[in-house]
Amino acid sequence: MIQGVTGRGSISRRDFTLAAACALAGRLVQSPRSPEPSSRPRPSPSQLAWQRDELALFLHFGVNTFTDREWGDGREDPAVFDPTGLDPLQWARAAKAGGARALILTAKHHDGFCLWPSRLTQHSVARSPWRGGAGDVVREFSDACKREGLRAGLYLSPWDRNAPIYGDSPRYNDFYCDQLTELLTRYGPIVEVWFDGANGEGPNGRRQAYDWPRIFGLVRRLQPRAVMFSDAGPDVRWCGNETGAAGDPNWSTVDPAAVPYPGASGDAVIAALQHGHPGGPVWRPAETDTSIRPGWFYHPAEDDRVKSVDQLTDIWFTSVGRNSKLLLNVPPTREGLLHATDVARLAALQARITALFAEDFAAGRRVHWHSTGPRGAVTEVDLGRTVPVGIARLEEDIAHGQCVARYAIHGTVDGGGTWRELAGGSTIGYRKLDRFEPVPVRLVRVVVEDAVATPRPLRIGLFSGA
Ligand code: FUL
Repeated sequence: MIQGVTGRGSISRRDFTLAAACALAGRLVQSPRSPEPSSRPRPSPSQLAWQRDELALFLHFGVNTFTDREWGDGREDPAVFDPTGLDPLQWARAAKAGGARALILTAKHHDGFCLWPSRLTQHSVARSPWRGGAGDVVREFSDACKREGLRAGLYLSPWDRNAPIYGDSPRYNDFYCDQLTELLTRYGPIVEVWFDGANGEGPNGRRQAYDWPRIFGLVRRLQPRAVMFSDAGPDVRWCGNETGAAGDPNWSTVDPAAVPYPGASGDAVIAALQHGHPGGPVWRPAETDTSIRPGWFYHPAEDDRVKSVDQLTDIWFTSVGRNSKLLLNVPPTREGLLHATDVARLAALQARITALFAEDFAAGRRVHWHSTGPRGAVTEVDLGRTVPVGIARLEEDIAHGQCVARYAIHGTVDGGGTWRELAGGSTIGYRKLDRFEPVPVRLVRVVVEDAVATPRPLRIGLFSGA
């Protein structure tokens, strides 16, 4: 049975007391950037690498896998954790075949059960029958990532329904930082640390006031190249929903005061997470996390509810195609393997994306770019022959920041005929994908109609969409 799944944005995310401190921390622990006040925010090398991954897999695995729940209550017997054929190499290979470049594992979910033998709690794999209590899922996971050339990330739920000291704020902050230290010092490079915003009561009915400045500072010190994800960054922000759709527009720049701490709630917070802010002083791109199945954890009853290739392709367009990165959850089964249906779906998604973007009609064609003023520009490309175009891919060179605020794409068969609008939109950023009814065209023009700074040349790809 799946417990009432409210996921992010649930009632449990309220009542933080460190708002101001966290807003400050968000600013203080940002990676170094250009000091000129007039320059637009730009990604750090780690943020750029994160975005270029495009697709990462999320792996929700733990006691819930065995109890058939979404949120454990922390009273689970560690003995329930007993995968019969755990094989993180199979996860990594399936991820690679699906085109993912990174993986993020739930080292600890809200139930507090640790997938590594933490010295700080008894509630871990060390108390399970799996590998005779000598196993370490995080170790096998990070080794598999290394072996397959994938980047490893970890989720460590701040909310812990097992820890007796949860809610005893200074003590639990010490405990949480010590757990983070174990994870960030034992397993080699960790590229993303994922902080969930869900925050409910502990076993004693108390709530925790997290010391976010300390937590963020610790990660920065132990893994300076890792990006930190949370609603409030500091490096990567949540996209504001779990349906697979980033906002449109989607600015990678934000006003940090709009989402002052992880778990802040309200319509204005969600709008800020979805859209970012064109004038925001901080670079904090949006990550789109969603699951290939209805739940985050594996449930046998959902084996026939795995998203179709069409649904996953739509999600690709509304995440990677909207200047975001897709974090797609594919939960291991009770065996400790990714389910055959999910593995096949991942491979099929990769095949579909590869086929859609295989022939770029604009590749190698001469592109004319000219400025039309301080906030506008036109790009024109002659495809050399009339071809049906049904997908446009636009990209800004985000190493220099994000700039375009409104654009339109026009096409004509011969250049002398009538130009017709094929698509249009607001932000572009790392990548914007537009799909439309295929139109036969030879000349294509992209008009930047508005921008927040002088636009730089765009990269343009044009595809049939078939
Ligand atoms: C939410 C959690 O409550 C869910 O269980 C899941 O981990 C999702 C990714 O984030 O806030």
